[in-house]
Amino acid sequence: MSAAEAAALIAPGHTVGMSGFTGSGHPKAVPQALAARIEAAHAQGQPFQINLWTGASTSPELDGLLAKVGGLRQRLPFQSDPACRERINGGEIDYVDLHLSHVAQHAWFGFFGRMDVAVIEVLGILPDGRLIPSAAVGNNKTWLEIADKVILEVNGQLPAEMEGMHDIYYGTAIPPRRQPIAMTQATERIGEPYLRVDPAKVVAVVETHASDRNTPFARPDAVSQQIAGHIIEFLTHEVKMGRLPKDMLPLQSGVGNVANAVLAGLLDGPFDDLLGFTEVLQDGMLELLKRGKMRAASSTAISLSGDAMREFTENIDFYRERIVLRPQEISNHPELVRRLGVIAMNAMIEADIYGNVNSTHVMGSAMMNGIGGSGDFARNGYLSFFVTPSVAKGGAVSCIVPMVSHVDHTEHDTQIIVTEQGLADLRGLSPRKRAQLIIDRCAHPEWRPLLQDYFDRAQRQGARHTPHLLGEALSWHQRCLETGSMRPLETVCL
Ligand code: 0RQ
Repeated sequence: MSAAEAAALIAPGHTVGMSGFTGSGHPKAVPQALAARIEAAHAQGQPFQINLWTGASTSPELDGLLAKVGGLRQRLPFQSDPACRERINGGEIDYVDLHLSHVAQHAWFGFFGRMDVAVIEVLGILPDGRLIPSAAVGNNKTWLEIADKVILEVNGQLPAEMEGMHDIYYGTAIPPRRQPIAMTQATERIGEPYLRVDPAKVVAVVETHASDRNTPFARPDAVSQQIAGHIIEFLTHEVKMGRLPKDMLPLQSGVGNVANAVLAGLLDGPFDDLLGFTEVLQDGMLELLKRGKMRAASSTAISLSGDAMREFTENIDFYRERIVLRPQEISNHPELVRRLGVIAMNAMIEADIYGNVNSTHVMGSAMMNGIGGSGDFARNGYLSFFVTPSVAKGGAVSCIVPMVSHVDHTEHDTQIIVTEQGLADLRGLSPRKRAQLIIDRCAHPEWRPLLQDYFDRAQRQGARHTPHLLGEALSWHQRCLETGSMRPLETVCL
């Protein structure tokens, strides 16, 4: 049926599970038709909002449009859209920011309530009713299972040869019936290539031919390259010390410029035969596969620029052999991340001198994107890096602060903090040792004396285990909110 007819099956107040993970695999037509329907209802004074659950972020045509027309009441578990963000921070959308590995199981446990409709993009439908997944698996398996009704969008734009790339694991159960997940290699197949759905639940099938978000890939800038250089030097040292095998351990890489720069750095690095065990496969990892530096990769989504998507499509036979796409409850599973010994690399907004990390909130209150999968990998990885430029907002903000204004990853979960200034290896260090190392290695030279002064005075006031001046700990953020800069007022006046 048409997208408009399918969207008419979604009612005000419905909880809708859509496919989509970091700009790929989301439905393209039904959300837009739904937004038009919501707008028309609002024009007639009729309230119309839905609760929207996905795998992760989607696109301007999904999150952006539904937010703009005021169609979202609740949103989970991750987004990165400016319009959606604005309404979350305006208090209009109830945003539930979750570890991505938690989403499917919490839905199964019934923690979030019932799901009325699932809208899932697929590559195709087999004669027996099984579904060929598209470029992102995300939470699709779970949404298809728990939703009362299912709308399928069959996207003819993706290469048909992707059939067979996916590995859908149907072995998860609810405690106390859970069994170990029998995977010991990053790209081992433990499931089947197709998604299952009860045909009786399928109320609509819509055809589309639209592409994924295909965000352009920015060439790594100087700061990203410096950060990448520190990480590669550190990994080389770890191999030399016998703490890492020569072909390393499976790599997880977050999204964005720095993550891609690290992967680009690995292209010329001394490591071969690499493996990926990640949640989103971007241009950097595709290039490693293409150049033979990486043997194979496991992910839940392929999220590529237009150029990289062309490369992927033209050489699909090569990539189909080397990429496995899984549900996000598997790609991000703590049991697997820990067993495989994943090396996790994620970006952050700020870290404090003790190594607590804020990945989500600007100045303590304003949501940026969400925690995503960073916590799944950081807490359970063999090694965990958190990276950021040392300053933000043209230098007015230090990304190393006395105390983070929001905590996503506690000092117990963080191991290695990296900025363009340097790398602080916090493993095995007590808080005061961590603080000195982070100040010396990671802080920007402009902010280093101010952090040292804070730390020295905190220690003089009766050291204790983790010295802080509580009345001052968040004063940098407060000053920034008042003046637009963390700089002390006398510095600003000068
Ligand atoms: O703001 O766009 O207004 O200029 O934050 O910062 O430096 O461009 O960095 O795009 O790599 O994003 C942590 C947000 C970093 C991201 C975060 C401002 C800065 C800019 C973005 P502007 P950059 P990135 C895998 C793993 C959590 C989820 C995750 C993220 C904007 O990496 O969402 O890791 N991570 N998922 O100016 C005030 C500071 C700031 C600051 C940066 N200290 N104070 N503003 N900014 N530092 C993927 C998934 O899970 C799906």
